[in-house]
Amino acid sequence: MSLIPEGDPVASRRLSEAELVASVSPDAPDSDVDSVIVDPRRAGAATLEFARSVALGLSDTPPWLHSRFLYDDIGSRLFEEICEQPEYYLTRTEAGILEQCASRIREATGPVTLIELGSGNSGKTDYLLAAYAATEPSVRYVPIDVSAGILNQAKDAISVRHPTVTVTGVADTYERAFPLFKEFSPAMVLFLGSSIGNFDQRESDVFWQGVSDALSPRDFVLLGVDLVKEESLFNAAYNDAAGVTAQFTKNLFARINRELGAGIDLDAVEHVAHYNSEWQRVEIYARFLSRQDVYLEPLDRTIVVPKRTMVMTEISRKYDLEKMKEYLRCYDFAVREVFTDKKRWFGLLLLQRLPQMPRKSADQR
Ligand code: AVI
Repeated sequence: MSLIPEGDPVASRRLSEAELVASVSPDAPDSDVDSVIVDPRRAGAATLEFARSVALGLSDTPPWLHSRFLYDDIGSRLFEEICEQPEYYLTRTEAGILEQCASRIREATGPVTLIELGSGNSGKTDYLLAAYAATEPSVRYVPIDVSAGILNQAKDAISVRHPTVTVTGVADTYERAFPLFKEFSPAMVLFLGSSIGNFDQRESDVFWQGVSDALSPRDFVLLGVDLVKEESLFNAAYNDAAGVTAQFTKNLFARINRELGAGIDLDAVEHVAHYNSEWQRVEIYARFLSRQDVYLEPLDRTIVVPKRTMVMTEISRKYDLEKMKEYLRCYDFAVREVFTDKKRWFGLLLLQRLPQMPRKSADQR
């Protein structure tokens, strides 16, 4: 089975440009159109990168862990469960907006390749795929996610529901997939679920610069953002009564045990989440109820975490639409339309990459 459709020059070029080694996950069904691109060279390096990041974060003041490590297979499943909790309004609200507005978005963009960053199970994307498939003879969908397993599941579900949609999954991080964007222009990049909120300011700046450079003028971005609102809603959403978010936080430490042989007592790890109104963000921590000696096998190093330490595992920023529009303008994006729900809890921004203005040289100023 070939990964890339034979005789597809665009696809072969895309692979070499991205320097990806192509292989197909063994459970991928044999098909000559749909594919999942993964890079097997990354597996060993990833464990070492994880160990180094944990060592760096736990020995820092104040201590932290990078939120991207929350999403191993168990963490990704727990996140899907979080999305179904009654207190976690984000997913439902965004899905409602997409259901209402998918056809208007399709009208505004015309035919485009849909590229989704952090696609997960591609659940909400279904409304968009349906709207695009209804008006075009064939649609290309490029989901990008670190989990090849979830990409294959999504691909199978989509091929049943939307036979005219060709799925090319990319199992990698967002940034490593940026070089593919130009190959798929005209395109719309989907960045849904307010995932942008998990980036700190520096990561956000790097992200938008990367997306802006990678896209061609007039390409689109559909961005989902959770909006600033009454603080009790945030505190409930990130402390669900069923305790799924608490399990999600704990799983990060279970993962450290599983993959790095750390031996952390998971009963000594407590989930703490609260809204910081000054910073307009939810902050999530793991509080250590007893001292833990965290052994990191790949580095043969132990880091002592004292009792009562609060390790920050995640931030979830909340947005003000006007400030966000101004910020995006700095990266050459114009906001073409804003879609929200009736309560204005969540926003979907349709952005368009502007042609770059010729920068004035020093002697013209
Ligand atoms: C993925 N991201 C947008 C979620 C959020 O709401 O910030 C992650 C999450 N963490 C705990 N609950 C949800």
